[in-house]
Amino acid sequence: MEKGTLALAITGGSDNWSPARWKARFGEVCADRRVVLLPDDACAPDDVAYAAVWKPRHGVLAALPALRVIFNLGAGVDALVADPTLPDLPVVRVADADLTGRMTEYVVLHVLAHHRRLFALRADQQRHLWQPREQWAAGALGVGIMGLGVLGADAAQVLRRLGFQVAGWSAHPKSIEGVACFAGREQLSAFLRRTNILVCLLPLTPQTRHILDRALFAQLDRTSPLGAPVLINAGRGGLQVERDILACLDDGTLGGATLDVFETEPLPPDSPLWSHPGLVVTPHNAADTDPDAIAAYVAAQIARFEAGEPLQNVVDPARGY
Ligand code: NDP
Ligand code: OXD
Repeated sequence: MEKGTLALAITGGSDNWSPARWKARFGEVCADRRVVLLPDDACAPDDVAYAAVWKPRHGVLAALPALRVIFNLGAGVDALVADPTLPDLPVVRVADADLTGRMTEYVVLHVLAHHRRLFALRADQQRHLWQPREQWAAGALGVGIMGLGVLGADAAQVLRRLGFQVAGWSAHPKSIEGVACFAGREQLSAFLRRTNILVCLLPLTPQTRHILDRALFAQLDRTSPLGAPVLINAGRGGLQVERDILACLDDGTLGGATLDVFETEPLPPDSPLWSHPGLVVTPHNAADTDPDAIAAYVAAQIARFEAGEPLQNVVDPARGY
C-alpha cells in the first residue's frame, strides 16, 4: 500500500526557510513516500496524511481531509494555533538537541556579554581608550529565566555551571538541581526581585502576551554590581511591550537589553529599537531550525506514529504550547 503523502507548507523569508531546501531534505529522509510543496495542483488533497509546516497560510491545513498529524517546523506554535480553521489533530512541535544547543549558545553569549561589559569595552575601543572596567564574579549576579521548558531548563543548567545564581519561572512547579524554581503568577514577584539579568524563553499565549512591561521591569533587582537590570528576550516579540522597553532604557529602569524577537518582523527600518544605544538587536535567529536536523526529527516521528508508538512533543491545545 502506498504511504501517505507528506505536504510541506512553509513561509519564511530567510535562507533557512527556503521551501526548496526543505523539500530536498525531506525527499532524502522520507524517500519511501511522496513529498509535495503546497500549493501543488498535481497533489490530491485526500492523499495527504502528514503536513510539515512553518507559518502556513490560514485554511491550508483545513483543506486536507485525510490529514493525520501536523508537524510544526519550529518550537513555537503561536503562528500555527492562530489559524481559526486549524484541524483538531495532534500538533507535534520541535524539541530537539540541535535547536536547544543553539538557543543555549545565544543565551550564554548575551548573558556573558552584559555581565563582562562587552558593549562598554567595545565603545572604549572605538575611542582608543585603555580603561579596565570593574569586573565581578558570575556569582554576584542573579540570572532569572522565564520559561523553564526544553530551552529554558537547558540554558539554566549551563549558566549555573558558569557560576551565576540561576532562578527560573514556569507555569507549573519544577525541580532543577542548583536552580531556584518559582511557579505561577503568585511567585513571579519573588522571582523578579532576585533577578539582575532576565532571560525570556516563554511561548506566546493569551496568558503571556505583553508580560514584559514596565511594571515587571520595575520589580527586578538593582543592587548587584551590574546596577540597572538587563533584559534578554528570545521567546516571541508579542511577549514584550516595546515602548516600555525603550522608555525603561531611557530612564534607567533597564540598563540594557538584547532582543531577538519583535512585535513586527522583520523589524521595520524606521523602528527606534534599531538605534537605541542600550539595545542589541538580532534578527530572530537565536536558534535557527536546521532543515537537516529537523527533517530527520519529523521522519523519525512519522516512523514512530506508523509503528503505533506515541508521538513526542505534542502541543497541549488547552495550554497553547
Ligand atoms: P516549552 O513548551 O518546552 O517551555 C515553555 C515554558 O514556558 C514552560 O516551562 C512553561 O511552563 C512556561 N510557561 C508557559 N506559559 C506560562 C505562563 N503563563 N506562566 C509561566 N510560565 C509559562 O517551550 P520551549 O522551551 O521549547 O520554547 C520556548 C519558546 O521559545 C517557544 O515557544 C518559542 O516562542 C521560542 N523560540 C524562539 C526561538 C528563536 O530563535 N528566537 C527558537 C525556538 C523557540 P510549564 O513547564 O510549567 O508548562
Ligand atoms: C521557533 C523559532 O519557534 O524559530 O523554533 O522561533
